[in-house]
Amino acid sequence: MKIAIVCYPTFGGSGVVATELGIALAHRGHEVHFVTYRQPVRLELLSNNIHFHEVHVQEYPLFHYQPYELALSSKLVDTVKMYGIELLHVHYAIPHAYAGYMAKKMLEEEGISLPMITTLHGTDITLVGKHPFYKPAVNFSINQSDVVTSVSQSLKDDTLAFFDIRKEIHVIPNFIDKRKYTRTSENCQRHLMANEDERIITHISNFRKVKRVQDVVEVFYRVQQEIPSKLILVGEGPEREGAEHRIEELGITDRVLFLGNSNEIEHVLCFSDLFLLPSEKESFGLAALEAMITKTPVISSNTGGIPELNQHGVTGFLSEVGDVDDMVANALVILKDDATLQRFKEQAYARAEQFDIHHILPMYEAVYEMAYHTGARQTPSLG
Ligand code: GMT
Repeated sequence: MKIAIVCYPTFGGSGVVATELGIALAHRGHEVHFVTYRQPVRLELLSNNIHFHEVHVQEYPLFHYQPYELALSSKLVDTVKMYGIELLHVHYAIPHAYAGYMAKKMLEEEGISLPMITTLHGTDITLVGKHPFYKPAVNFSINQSDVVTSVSQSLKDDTLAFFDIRKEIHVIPNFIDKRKYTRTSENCQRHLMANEDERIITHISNFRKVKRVQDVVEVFYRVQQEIPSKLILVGEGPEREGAEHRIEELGITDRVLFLGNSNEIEHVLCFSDLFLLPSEKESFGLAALEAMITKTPVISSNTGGIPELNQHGVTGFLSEVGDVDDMVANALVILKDDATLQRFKEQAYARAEQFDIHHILPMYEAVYEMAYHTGARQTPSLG
């Protein structure tokens, strides 16, 4: 199939999922065209069946806001016509589903049918999308999609609660490609980060308020009082500065390493002993899944789609949002001795394997078929 994928090209989870999906589809023989404003960060290699089309927005003094949706829908129309695209998959509803719908309508005028799949990722529903400024347009474009998918049952429930949706929403969880995680504890150069007797605790996010980075710092501060540890923080965002101040205030700057945005996620996770994800809201928690496939157990909040991934007492622990005391106690349980840590590591890995791409890709292919040949309305099931 010739598939156009629209996504955010940045470090966010939705862009990562879209990019990894596109790469996997190309390996399966599909022709994939990414249409976005910059080459997606994880899209390193273009090939004869992976193409990238850049959306340009012309600066014009009259425009206070540059009309990205207009440029995107025009680019989609051109790309579909030029390459004979058969299907459009947009990731993150705002504004991609809206621009996709416009492209679909323009093409319809020319007798070209373009089935559209919209994948809901999280904040497009739970934070931004339900804001009254956007809600009618988001509601409309979800309903106009031929097939709608969400990355967790929790996000599906939220979408049905916040919007007036007349479409079936198919849950297709996020995934990892375990073949890409090849490092082992022997070859990941752990000694560069910590001493033998220290545990390594990691947090990866876009440092937005919803991630509760302050809880990461508080949990770490109290854990390292009991067990010698280092904290590695990966990512950039508005909450980073506050976290830096707090770390200085607590006098633990020598125990914390900020790595900024990184394409070396696998390397960082390879030497990690524990992953912290205390988010306020999280539709799935792809970063936790990436941690788990590198045998890193997860201490997380019990919110959104996280409990669909992180199993309490098995792959890590779940605590109520903001319950730092409970997170510290749970972290200490996992880190207290090597045998317990090893058990959690193996259990985290076993759970993550259930989300390997070879289980999930067929689910996307099934909904593509569904959109292409409208009719069947069954949700494909995992495994
Ligand atoms: O919040 C982020 O980490 C970025 C955001 C995005 O849209 O890129 O992530 C959302 O989509 C990811 C991929 O489906 C999910 O794994 C994240 O849980 C979700 N973030 C939130 O719901 C806050």
